[in-house]
Amino acid sequence: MRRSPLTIRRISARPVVLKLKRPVVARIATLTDWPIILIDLETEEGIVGRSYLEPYVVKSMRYLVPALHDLGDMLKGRQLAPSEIFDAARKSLHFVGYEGLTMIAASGLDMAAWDAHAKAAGVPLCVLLGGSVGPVRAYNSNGLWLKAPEAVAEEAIALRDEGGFSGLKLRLGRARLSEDLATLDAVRRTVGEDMHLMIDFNQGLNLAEALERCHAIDDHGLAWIEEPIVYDDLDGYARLAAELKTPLQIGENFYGPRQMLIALQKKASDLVMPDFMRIGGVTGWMRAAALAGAHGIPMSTHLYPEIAAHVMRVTETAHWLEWQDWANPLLQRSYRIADGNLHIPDVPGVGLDWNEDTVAAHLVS
Ligand code: SMN
Ligand code: MG
Repeated sequence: MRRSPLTIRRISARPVVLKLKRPVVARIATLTDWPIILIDLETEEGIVGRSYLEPYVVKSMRYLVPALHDLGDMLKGRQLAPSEIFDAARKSLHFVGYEGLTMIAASGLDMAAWDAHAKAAGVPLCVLLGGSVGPVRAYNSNGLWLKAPEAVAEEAIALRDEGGFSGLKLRLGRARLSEDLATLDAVRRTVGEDMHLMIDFNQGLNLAEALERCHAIDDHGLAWIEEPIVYDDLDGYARLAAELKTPLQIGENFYGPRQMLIALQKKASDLVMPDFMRIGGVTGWMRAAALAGAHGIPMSTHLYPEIAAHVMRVTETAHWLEWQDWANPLLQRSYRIADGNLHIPDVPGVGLDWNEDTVAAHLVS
């Protein structure tokens, strides 16, 4: 059998900070700046694998960038076999722990490795994974943070019209329940009954508050209720999932497929939505997708819409892709959104190329 023709030469990781068009205003934090690490995985054969990481906290890039460069030094000269590279990267930091920055760095490397691998094969990543190029149903998650009800309702229309979306994500968790209810009503009146509304509390409630607030919105015909309580309280989630009619959604804080398996075993959620920098890039996603498929649990994506679109084409229980365009200014070509679907470009790899002018203008040291 023919072996992968690629050999790793070098990893370049560049930290960039963009201003958010619509700042994140959640119960647990406000973010006006959005950190992005651009990863270029260079090979001896001239093919470059590209990916990016969005680690939320600007200063975390000061630890992640050296970690990525270190992994590049360690892997120099190795054959670029994504699954093996991912496991080697994690194992090299095993004594530090498999979670946190270890997993984030390994995931960024993994996504770039899969991009290079698909480019070497001359096919889009979804094709390399056994699927085909086609549309992926998406909801718009670009805004609807904790602002006044009328402002949120107005923004909902703008977000719907950014791509003919049939689903929108609305954040709740204001100081008073009545304010959350007023916002939900204002948005529902504006967008109509047919719009799928996803609710995200961003871990802002304690269990008692969550029981009260989730019951109060349980008859609103919502697509899901996401992360009402702190992400690692799986017993609390199991209680909420048992009590609520609305599907409960968690997953953006699963570090690796095993944490998802534990959540499924505990019946902590009806739906899952792993994040690519935490689940383990493409390799971790495929391992997790097998678990979700075997459990019959619908699986949605978190951030990273470009890589998400490819893997959703081969995910047995694919549910919704989260559309966020926050990395778009850094891309030469952003993915096309039409009729509420994300359309994968028919090019080898993932289809990420950097707009070097924007990169240069936002590079940080
Ligand atoms: C989220 C995304 C990006 C920044 C903060 C919070 C959110 C989501 O949890 O699910 O989109
Ligand atoms: Mg969320």
